[in-house]
Amino acid sequence: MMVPESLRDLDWELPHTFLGLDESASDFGAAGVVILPVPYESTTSYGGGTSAGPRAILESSRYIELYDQELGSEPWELGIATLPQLQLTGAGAGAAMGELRSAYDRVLAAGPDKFVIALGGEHSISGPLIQSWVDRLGGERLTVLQFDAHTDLRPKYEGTRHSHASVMHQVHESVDIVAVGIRSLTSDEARLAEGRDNIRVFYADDIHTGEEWLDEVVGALGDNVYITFDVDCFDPSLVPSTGTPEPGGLSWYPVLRLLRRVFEVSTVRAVDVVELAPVPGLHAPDFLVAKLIYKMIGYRFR
Ligand SMILES: [Mn+2]
Repeated sequence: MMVPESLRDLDWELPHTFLGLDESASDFGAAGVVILPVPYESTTSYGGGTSAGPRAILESSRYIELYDQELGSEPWELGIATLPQLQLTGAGAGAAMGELRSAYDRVLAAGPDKFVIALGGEHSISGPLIQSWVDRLGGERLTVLQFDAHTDLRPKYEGTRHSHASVMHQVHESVDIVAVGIRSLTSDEARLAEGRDNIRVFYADDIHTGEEWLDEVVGALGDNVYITFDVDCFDPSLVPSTGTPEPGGLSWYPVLRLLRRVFEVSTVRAVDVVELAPVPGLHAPDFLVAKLIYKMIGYRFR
């Protein structure tokens, strides 16, 4: 609610918006950035809890320092609007993904020049969002830069093609995929990736032992990039709060170094950040994910 003018000087808690921004800094019309929380969870196969991800990200974001020391700037000044959580139907994954697609299209239409960051929720939400950008760009090619422990290239998983484990298979014929941090996949997925020119996989062990990967990732990107960031890309020592924590993941600074370069060389059209499954009492991973999002906003508008 709007606090009456006569009560403004009392010591109220920060609003439950990204960074705790007040009404003027989070006004949709004026904002350069829009946060779209999508707490959708239906096909989780191991640890659950991603439906609580967006709220945990927003909550912890309120404690982030607004000044970005690396960039020497205050990226929040662009204005960051936080939409309410988008509820999707329980009438099956196919219907829910259709609903998400039309809601996302309407958000993009309401703010055509805004940088939209969707917060999951499970990874399946990325399918309709990526497809939306493929359609918007017409003939222009889209590169999906996927941060993930898993390739998610299964045609189907547990009976549905709308699974979190199939999300990249859904779009692999219409986009170029550059996957970073991968360390868990099936032999079929490995064969599919190797057999296609439009899929590049950067395995976590190569990233840990080599230096060239960063230039190679950047070199593999096209002009238009969509970033889908599954937080299980990070090592579980940093982010244990995820459905399928795989050992040997990426650490904070290599990810930031790559992101900074990506935002320099390509136009990043939109972002989603998925698969945070908050553990009660363990707030470091929630904070890390919130700060990752703030870093991307800073890089985008540098
Ligand atoms: Mn994953």
